[in-house]
Amino acid sequence: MNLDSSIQNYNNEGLGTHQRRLEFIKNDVQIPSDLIQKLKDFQIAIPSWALGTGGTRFGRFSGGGEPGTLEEKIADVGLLHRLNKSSGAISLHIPWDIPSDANAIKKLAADHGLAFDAVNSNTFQDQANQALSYKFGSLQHTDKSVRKQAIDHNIEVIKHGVDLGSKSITVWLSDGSCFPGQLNFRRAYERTVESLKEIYAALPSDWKLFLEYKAYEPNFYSTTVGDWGQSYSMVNKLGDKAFTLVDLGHHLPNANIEQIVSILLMEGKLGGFHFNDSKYGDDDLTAGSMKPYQLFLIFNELVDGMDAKGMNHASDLGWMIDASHNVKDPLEDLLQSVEAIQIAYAQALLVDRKALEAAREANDVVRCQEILQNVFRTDVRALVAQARLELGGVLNPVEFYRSAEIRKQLIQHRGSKTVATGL
Ligand code: RM4
Ligand code: MN
Ligand code: MN
Repeated sequence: MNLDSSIQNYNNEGLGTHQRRLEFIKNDVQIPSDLIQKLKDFQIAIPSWALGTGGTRFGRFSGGGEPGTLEEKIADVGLLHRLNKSSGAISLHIPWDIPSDANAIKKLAADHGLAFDAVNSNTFQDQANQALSYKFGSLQHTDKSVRKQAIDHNIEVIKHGVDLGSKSITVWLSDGSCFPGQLNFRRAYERTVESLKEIYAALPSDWKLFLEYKAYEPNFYSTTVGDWGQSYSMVNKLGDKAFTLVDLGHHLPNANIEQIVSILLMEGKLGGFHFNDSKYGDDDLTAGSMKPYQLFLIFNELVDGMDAKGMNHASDLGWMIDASHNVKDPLEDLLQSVEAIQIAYAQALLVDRKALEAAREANDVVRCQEILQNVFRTDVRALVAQARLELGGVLNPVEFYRSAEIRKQLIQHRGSKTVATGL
């Protein structure tokens, strides 16, 4: 049986239950008339580096049927999108995934209904036959020729992106230092800004540059773009097309990420997201698996802040997943992440903002908490499923993926010992 007809059969079987759940929430909660459409418009890009089983520095336990080529990675994202209709873009990491024939790759992606989201540069590893090493940094390096090599790489990545129709580049630097005294902080900062300016100068007029920050790892004493303040001050020096990117796993423990998001958005310098979840550090776990309330609070600020500026939720920020899967089937994990993000977004759309503002103005702390937590405790999964259904997707993607034995088919097709490039 082909995929389309098995999806049809599966949806038909689940339709009664789904409709009952949908009626329940419709009777229970005041649903904004445009909520389903907003959910339908909201697409979350899948990282090309997260389609295989990731590893840690202690080992890697690869699963079977992993994509061995960029073409297979696109097929995997196409499959995710076929199931959830909300993963309509792929974000490439260069040089892990360099298209040999950009037009052919672009066409293949389009056949799957996929666009190319931000391209990502990599100056945190040395590649085979690379002339100079990034051991002591890239854009911050003491040696001008290393900085130049890193700048040239970023410009190369932009070119690949242009060929594919991407509109943004994400720069994440591991630059920093491992020991006190190793680095002149001011010089490292200035060199980084100077290098970024050269990359920025190569940006096409309709492109954005996202500068991602991270508190620590792989450097353990200082990171040159270590927090949102450092990123923010740098992107301000670059210009209107430069923004800060928030990766949820890149903060020191207990950071108030929703407040960071709110302020960056207000300042017009929030560019986009790398969604994941964590308990300790940059754990790169499934979005919403550890701190779903935090994810909701972030979306609450996003909806509030974007509406205040009249922004388009779907297209004015970059929505990307950045995750790694050590013990799960990567495709199941990505389906779970997308669903968790949609749930948080749907809940944020349900918040009664007038009532919340009134309660805030009256310093009614209890009422403020009630408003947010009532929404957070509302089961909105039927709304998310309804949006998916209207787009022709699957009622429950993970359940369908399992019942259709998709991983088994991928293993039959690609073999049980395949290792994807990426994390
Ligand atoms: C970093 C950061 C970047 C990602 C690399 C692989 O921690 O999150 O976004 O490209 O990992
Ligand atoms: Mn990231
Ligand atoms: Mn990370």
